[in-house]
Amino acid sequence: MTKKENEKYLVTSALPYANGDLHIGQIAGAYLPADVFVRFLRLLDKEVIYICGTDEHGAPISIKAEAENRKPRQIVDKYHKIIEKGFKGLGIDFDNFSGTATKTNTELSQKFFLNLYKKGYIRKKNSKQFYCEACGRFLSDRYVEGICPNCGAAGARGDQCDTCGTLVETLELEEPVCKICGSTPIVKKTTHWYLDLPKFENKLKNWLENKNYWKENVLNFIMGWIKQGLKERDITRDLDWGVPVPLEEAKEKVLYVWFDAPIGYISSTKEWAKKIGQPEKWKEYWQNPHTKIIHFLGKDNIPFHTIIWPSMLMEQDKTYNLPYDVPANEYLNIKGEKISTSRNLAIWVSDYLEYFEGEFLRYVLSANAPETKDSNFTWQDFQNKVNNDLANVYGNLANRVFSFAKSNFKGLIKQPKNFNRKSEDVLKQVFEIVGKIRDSYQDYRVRKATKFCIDIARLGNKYFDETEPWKTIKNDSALTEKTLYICLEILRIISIVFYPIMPQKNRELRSMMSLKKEPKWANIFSENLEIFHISNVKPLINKISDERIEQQQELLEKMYKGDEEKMEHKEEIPFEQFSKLEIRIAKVIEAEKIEKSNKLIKIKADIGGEVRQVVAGLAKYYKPEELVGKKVTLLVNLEPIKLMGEESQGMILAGENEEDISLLIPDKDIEQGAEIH
Ligand code: B3M
Ligand code: ZN
Repeated sequence: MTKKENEKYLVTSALPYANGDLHIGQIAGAYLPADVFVRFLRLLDKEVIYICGTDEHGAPISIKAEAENRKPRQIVDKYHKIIEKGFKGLGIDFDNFSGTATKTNTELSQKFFLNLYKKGYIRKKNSKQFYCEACGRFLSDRYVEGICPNCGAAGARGDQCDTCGTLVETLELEEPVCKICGSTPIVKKTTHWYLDLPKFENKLKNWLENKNYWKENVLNFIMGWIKQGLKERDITRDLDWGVPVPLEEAKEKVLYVWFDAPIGYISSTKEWAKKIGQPEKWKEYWQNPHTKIIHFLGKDNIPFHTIIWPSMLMEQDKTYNLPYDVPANEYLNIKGEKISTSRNLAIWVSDYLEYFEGEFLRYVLSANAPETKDSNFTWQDFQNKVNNDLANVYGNLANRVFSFAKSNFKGLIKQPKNFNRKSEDVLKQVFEIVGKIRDSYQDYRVRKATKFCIDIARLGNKYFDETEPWKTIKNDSALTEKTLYICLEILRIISIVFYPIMPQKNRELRSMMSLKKEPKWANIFSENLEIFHISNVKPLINKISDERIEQQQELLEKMYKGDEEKMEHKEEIPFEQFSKLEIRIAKVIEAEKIEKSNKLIKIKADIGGEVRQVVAGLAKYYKPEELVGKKVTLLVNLEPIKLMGEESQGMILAGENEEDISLLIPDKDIEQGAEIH
């Protein structure tokens, strides 16, 4: 096969809204599969860039800003950082991570709008919309919820139903309620601009015609959609946060967030090109037809990427590449239930990273990827997979081979002159699996690829058991060295094929084998090492104890029941109620870490004759012994709550930013018990 001229890949993951932390469902659906695919392409030496950023406009951000009583910009900045940190912790490695509220994206979105407008694909319509009289505003998208007219599920939003994935006509929502105040909205006239999707119907059908290589779940979805007949779609909103509509008569309105969001992929690519000092290079990805654009996302984003986005791209002043593939995934459930951020049934990435290594989650979500149907996450399964597959099979193979090589051959294993039948057999089996792994990655079947990688390690263990090097070493050192060489070959191959899923661990594995080169697929067959040098051996995988898993199960239960909010005393107190707070100077007399928690310290504090027990989330910022003797400020008239089984009778006041927490401490020495006004 000849390599196609300049074949390039642009891989994207759906832009997460900058309105909260990421949860593991998003990782499983849109980010990990893309990161694995990109790493796989790099193993094959393909030219690829991986582009993402936060989605920073629209109702999701405005609603959060209202809830946190901040400006949308502050919300965006705050969560952009949190999200980016989460990706880092999981080894999800973008070439550029931008955001949609940049100047570049605003301008490009306005340009996209005007091009479509001039060509007659956008038109103004008087329409009706839900209006909340109590709040005095139009309720677009996410500001209204109700029962989905398509599937009957509750909790469908004004633009989309997460349960069945259809784009909802807002006015068709049954039993609508205003999300801000809960009242029933009325229907009122307004004016909006609509993207004339019916005009694209034939072009879309033509374009989709040769997409038979797309995933079945995606194709089914689109076909269902097109069968229903495309409808015009409003692409402007009455909000004050977003890209201004570039028309004199629509000055007060902004673009619908789903209009400027996918354009963010282009803007982020432009930003990348600038950063690497080749500002025109983005065009090679968006305009050169040799580039394949692949959008990874969760199934709720399918219609936007396969209908609306291609339509927007088709009628610009320049030719843009349309998506080459849209490998969408189904949902990851938790304990058999749909992840729900509003009900707090979610596992948040930053929380996860406080307790476990990012790579473990990569493995478990890969082994359990929701590729063709919804899959399920439980902590029990997480522990099983880490302990059984990773520790007992993969880690174990490395450990036993390395320690045997160290203790019997000083860590130096030479290539044998010839292989015997048994070793040829095992290598043949390994190469067969390698082929299957490659096909699996190519078809976005990470789940299968993961299983095959462990299968190779299993073969390695079986070979080690059957060849019994601990026996042969007694009288046949050459034969034993042969055995070990084969085992090391197997580990070397694993370190390449397993690399996309667990880059960090496989790098460690390679470094213990002194493999200096970047892992490349072609090297699987050609490296032909004369000698393996084993050094700096450390256990690759540490098992996860039952206690640590029980702790997570407990935390999840608590969060789900809403205890988490109580735990952090997050309710906001209006200013006029401040005088009702009883805050006193308290002297810390005892402090100890709560063993089961990374965050919590149990404190006994004297508030002037009375001793209060308080559980505070300070463990990451203060050592218990540092606290003893300090005079702190304590909010004392809170209803006691239980945290990790310990009663907390108050709240210590502290200032906090993203990195640190500082206790509020009196400036002069003042008696404990003194009240603060
Ligand atoms: N922010 C929806 C989501 O986070 C949306 C994706 C945009 S991709 C251009 O599910
Ligand atoms: Zn309202």
